[in-house]
Amino acid sequence: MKVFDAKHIKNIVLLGSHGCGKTTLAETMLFEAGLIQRRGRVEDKNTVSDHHELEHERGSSVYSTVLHTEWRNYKINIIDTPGLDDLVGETIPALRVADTCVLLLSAPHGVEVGTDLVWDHLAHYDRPVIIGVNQLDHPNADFDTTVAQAREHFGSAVTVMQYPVEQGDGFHRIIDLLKMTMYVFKDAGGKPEKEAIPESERERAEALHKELVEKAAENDETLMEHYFEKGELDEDEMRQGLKQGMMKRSCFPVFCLSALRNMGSGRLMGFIDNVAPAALEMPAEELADGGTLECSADGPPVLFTFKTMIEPRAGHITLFKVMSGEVGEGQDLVNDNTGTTERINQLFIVDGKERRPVKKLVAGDIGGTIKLKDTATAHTLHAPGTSVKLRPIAFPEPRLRQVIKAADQKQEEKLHAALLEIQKEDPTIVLSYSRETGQQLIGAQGDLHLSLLKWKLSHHYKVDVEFSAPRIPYRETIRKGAAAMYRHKKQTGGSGQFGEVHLRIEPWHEDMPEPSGHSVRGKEEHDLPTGGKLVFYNCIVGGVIDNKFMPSILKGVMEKMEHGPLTGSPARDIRVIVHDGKMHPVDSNDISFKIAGLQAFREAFTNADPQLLEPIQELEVRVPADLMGDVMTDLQGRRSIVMGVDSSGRYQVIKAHTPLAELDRYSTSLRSLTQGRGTYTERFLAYQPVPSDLQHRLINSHKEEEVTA
Ligand SMILES: Nc1nc2c(ncn2[C@@H]2O[C@H](COP(=O)(O)OP(=O)(O)OP(=O)(O)O)[C@@H](O)[C@H]2O)c(=O)[nH]1
Ligand SMILES: [Mg+2]
Repeated sequence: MKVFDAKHIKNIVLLGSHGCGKTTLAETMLFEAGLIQRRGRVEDKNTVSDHHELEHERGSSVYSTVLHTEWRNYKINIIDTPGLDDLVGETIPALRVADTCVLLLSAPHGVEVGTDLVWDHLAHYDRPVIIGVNQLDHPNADFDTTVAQAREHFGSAVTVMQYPVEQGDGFHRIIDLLKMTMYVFKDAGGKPEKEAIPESERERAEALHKELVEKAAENDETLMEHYFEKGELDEDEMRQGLKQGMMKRSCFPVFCLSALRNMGSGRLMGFIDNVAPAALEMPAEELADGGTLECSADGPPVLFTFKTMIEPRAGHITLFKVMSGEVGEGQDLVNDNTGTTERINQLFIVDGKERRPVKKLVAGDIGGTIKLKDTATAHTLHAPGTSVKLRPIAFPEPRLRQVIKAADQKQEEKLHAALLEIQKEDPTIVLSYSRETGQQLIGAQGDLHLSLLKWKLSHHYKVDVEFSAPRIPYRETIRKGAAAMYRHKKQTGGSGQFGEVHLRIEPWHEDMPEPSGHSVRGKEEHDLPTGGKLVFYNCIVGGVIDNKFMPSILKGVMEKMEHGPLTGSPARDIRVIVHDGKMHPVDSNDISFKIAGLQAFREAFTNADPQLLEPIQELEVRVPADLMGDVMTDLQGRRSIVMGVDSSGRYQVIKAHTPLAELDRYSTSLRSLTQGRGTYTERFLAYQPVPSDLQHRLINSHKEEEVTA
């Protein structure tokens, strides 16, 4: 296997909406370069990328897949990504290690929802962008509209490098505005003939060429001078200017493609070779400690892991980018995230499911190894005795949370182990356990993401699961004061129990005055684990209850507050004043007073106008302006209070306060309301009283649950 030096390695990531042709283009790039003898098709389940069983089943990409092609002495590492937004956990690490993004647009559909969503992620990475308008052979292909939409969505940096002479079934000629030549493809595609630009296209080609020259010149003073002097730039000068424009993200060159007919991929690869930056030319990587790391072949060996795959036979496969120096087979490196020394037992490059052994990899290159002991995605490995750690990968927060349970309870442990494994492969699967509701929660990017998780669990780990809506963490409190007394008496022979507690409870709030009409002997303030306060007063006079029993009374009160009287939800913000009681010289003990305290509190609570509180979330819902009305109506139907609307570009951002109970699967509804264009973020804001009719319903359903439990 040939080893390329860092100057001749280009790393690209293929991005774009679902079905725009990324996997087909990757296949064509390998075929055009002669790395495969036959071009597979996604429908035939025989492409190099999309090699997983699940991808064959779905007919589209589920995982990001690394492949490579070699074009004119350059190695181009390609990372093909899934276009479905739920699978963004695959796209983001690829974005992180690629140097140039190739954003594919589908000529019949233009800029799609998926394109906008991936563009939002891309914008966080400041990477140079090449735009490929693919599927120009499609009967509904419309190059000009697609380019116009790209300008509207991505700005004036969108720069036409080529345009098709015809589109649809007859598509076979491309005018190249840098080389000012026309490429003519045979039906089978592949290497085109070069012909002069026909007279009929001359005027348009000249005008677009002029725009391109100016775009190139504007990035460099010397070039600008040359342009003013000569009124023209030669090809090398244009390449130089375009490269600078790409690095500054002021130029997104647009290429023409039909990946399916193998038309245009060679020219695209040539441009990637000659103009797209090599890893060496990219800005230094930011380190976790704020420092930077240059990508240099002479630097110390530093690897950054961006993908973990678990395969039945090979076990853990780790893919990484060499961020500096070089790595060889058998080398020991230290994982800066775990401190573990890892031996690079095997070293290989990847082409889909193929692993091709190599002896070494140099700075800028992408490769893999297996069976690392304690290394996960987004870890940094470096030479012993040094310390370097790259910034972690920012994975998106879950958009959907569900309870996950094994269909067969006996498999719960197996399920947990399987989920820990799957999380290593997919960090956007987030496990959490709600101590309060005792539920295992799974966070995911959407319904599709959950259904793929279910597939993996059943096919790879032989565990069937069920998802359900998480319980809402309600809270209970009181709106007025109430008093109660409770006598616990059990004196039926043997050791008896006796305890009588008189207490008063009141709603607690900050800075409230000490209780009047009682002499305070003791006061304890407790921040409750589930939020809010309990303030407990010992106002016993005359020793009617021995001080040693106060902690038991408190224990009883706290136990009842943990599972409140209304719906079993934690109670909060209450003060309890124990002001009287009775003891029995023999039968009074801790348990008696715990029970008396608990029951007296329960009784007082019921008479204190108890109130259920529900969690309110602060939402920011980002929707296209034309769909705001529907989204607003839907939000109002979810008991939301709209706090305001801001505009951000072509979107409106609605700020709303919405009960969590109204948000189960909201991301799914929002997507269907907005054809996938709407996104939202939520965070816990505060607890607020539940409307009385809902309170009644919740109390009744809790009672029913207790009866059936
Ligand atoms: N007509 C036409 N069809 C194409 C072209 N490129 C891809 N297709 C078809 O479009 C469909 C989707 O192609 P893929 O390569 O799977 O698209 P993708 O972008 O990888 O899709 P995801 O993996 O879901 O993100 C397949 O049926 C391809 O055969 C093209 O240039 N012209
Ligand atoms: Mg694909």
